[in-house]
Amino acid sequence: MSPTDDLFADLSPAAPEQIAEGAWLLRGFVLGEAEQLLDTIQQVASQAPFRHQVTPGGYSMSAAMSSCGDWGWVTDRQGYRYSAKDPLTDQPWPALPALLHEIAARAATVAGYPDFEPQACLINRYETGARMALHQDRDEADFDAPIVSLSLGAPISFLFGGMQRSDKPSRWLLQHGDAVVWGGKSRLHFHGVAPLGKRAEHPLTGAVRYNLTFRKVT
Ligand code: MD6
Ligand code: FE
Repeated sequence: MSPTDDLFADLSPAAPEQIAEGAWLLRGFVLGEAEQLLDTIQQVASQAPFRHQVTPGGYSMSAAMSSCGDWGWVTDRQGYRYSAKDPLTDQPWPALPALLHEIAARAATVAGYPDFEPQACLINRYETGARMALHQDRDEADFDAPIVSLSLGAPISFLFGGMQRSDKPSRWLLQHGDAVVWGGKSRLHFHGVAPLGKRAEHPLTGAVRYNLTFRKVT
């Protein structure tokens, strides 16, 4: 312990926490850029509005979604897939903002995935009670590439399971500014989020949580 250690303690980023093999939680990783990220989300949503998509089974998803980048993730009665166009506007998705590309690549590098090239950024908006049931991310062509996830706004419980839907998940509180990077051995593990709590809020967003996930699609 040097005399200056405590002066710098609050400025140094938290050490990455391993949540499973190949999966890392980077607490506070985007705290410094959080307000810029929230502005960017609003800009994207002005061109590609948030919408509640329908699953192949006919249920409306409780999280509202938008996308930017070369590909957006869509679901309807026909199935889950990536699309180069927004089905709502029939226009290409808004381009991936440089700030988002840079942050996603930097988070991946810190977690040990130095060559990550994000092609899609899916934006999820959770309001009170919205959730994401346990699922695998398997609509991408390349499971060698990781996924980078950024959390903004109200906190939520993230559930991280195993290769079987029935594997008991571990729970991680994802807070404003946190990043999760996920690949390697756990790339196809089941995961989801618990319903956004009635009292969950953040000064910048109120009772709303945003999640950005970046993927290599092709
Ligand atoms: C969410 N996240 O945090 C939902 N998928 O709102 C995901 O489904 C997810 O955070 C793959 C990798 C990271 C994630
Ligand atoms: Fe997922």
